Amino acid sequence: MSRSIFVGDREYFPGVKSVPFEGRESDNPLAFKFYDSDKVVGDKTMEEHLRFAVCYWHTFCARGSDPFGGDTQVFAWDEPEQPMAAARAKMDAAFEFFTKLGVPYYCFHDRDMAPEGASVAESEQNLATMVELAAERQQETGMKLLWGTANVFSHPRYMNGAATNPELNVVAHAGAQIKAALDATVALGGENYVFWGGREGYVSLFNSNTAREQEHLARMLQMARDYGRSIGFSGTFLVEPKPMEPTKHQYDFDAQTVIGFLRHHGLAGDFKVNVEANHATLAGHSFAHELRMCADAGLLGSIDANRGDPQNGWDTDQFPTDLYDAVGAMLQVLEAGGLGSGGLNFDARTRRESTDMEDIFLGHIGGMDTFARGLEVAHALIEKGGLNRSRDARYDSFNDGQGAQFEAGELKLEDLRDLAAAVGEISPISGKQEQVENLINQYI
Ligand code: XUL
Ligand code: CO
Repeated sequence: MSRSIFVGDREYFPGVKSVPFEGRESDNPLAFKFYDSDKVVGDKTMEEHLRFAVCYWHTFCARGSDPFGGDTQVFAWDEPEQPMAAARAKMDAAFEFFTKLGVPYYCFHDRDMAPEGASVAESEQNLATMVELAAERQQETGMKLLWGTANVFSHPRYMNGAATNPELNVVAHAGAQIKAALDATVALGGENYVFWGGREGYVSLFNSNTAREQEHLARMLQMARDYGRSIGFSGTFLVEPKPMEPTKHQYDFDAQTVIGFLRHHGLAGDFKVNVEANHATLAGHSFAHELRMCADAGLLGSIDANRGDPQNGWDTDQFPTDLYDAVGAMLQVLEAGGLGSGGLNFDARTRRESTDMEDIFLGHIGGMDTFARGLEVAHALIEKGGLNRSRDARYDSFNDGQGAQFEAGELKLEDLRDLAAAVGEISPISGKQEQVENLINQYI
């Protein structure tokens, strides 16, 4: 892919010209050790398998603040005083970063890209103006949009929820934002559209009609689907589960909850799941578990790649560097047949204490290398290690005879009784978990 050095009038990352692949012997921190975009793994290149995306919000909007202290990170693109001028500068910086890093995709919320105006119409106009510039930048650089979304959780009007707000007028504002964000996503050729229900949950059962709120959430998703399809959106709608934070309980708690919700409301044909690693661990699951549940349901849509910290209970959104986790994730992705129109979006931010501009590159380089290695190890485990063959062999007794009849629903409970009586006591077959775990480490 041809990539321009930087776009716009000003270079925001002069210290980095591009990020080359140099291999694991390299001591250059600003080079890839494992991610070699054109390297073929199985039937696809690394770039095609991994479909990396940079997120606009953490990377260009978050400035290191936490609940106990203000911004620590100073960005030159925030210098213009006028909000729209600052939005243009931020977009130049963003496209410069994307192209220098060498990712094919990016993701954004409406409010990351364009400031909120004094009215619905002004907000729509601001976004439309920035979308025009983004379309030009995509044209110049070859960048593509993995997904767009609406931020219907930050503004104080959404403190009681967006689609699940008890007041119709707030629900209407959420609808207006989702409509404009869908327009923007379609205008930029977005391959997916995401719903993360940040405040779509409750803080107190005493003041919430949870049944009504969940119906309202389904209604909003149906309206968005119908509008999206009516304006030519042919991509995938995605719901991103998270169990809590900022609400005490979020209705999209985890993958299995979302899968049940989508099926119950007739949405599963248009919607899939966007699994975030840190949201999985917040729900008490592993990243791989969430991916597996989606793959089993045929609803694995896309991934927000990051990690939490085992010592913290919250959403730390760190860059993913845990190879064991990445292998576990890529095993699920490969077995599901790939990510389809989804990708690996780094919903991750550098630490509050990481204040050099190059740190943003270093975080992404680490994440990309981790998943590139994870891909290679997972591929080898399946192809050479026979990992899935040994798992599948455990179920051989269902492949024919009465096992196949059981799976087909052709046996009755009485038939199971007669089979048990005929075979007598059985000697259990070892699950061989230790052998499988040793195999994983052998390939890592
Ligand atoms: C928040 C989160 C969001 C979504 C998009 O935890 O993950 O950034 O990915 O709204
Ligand atoms: Co996310």
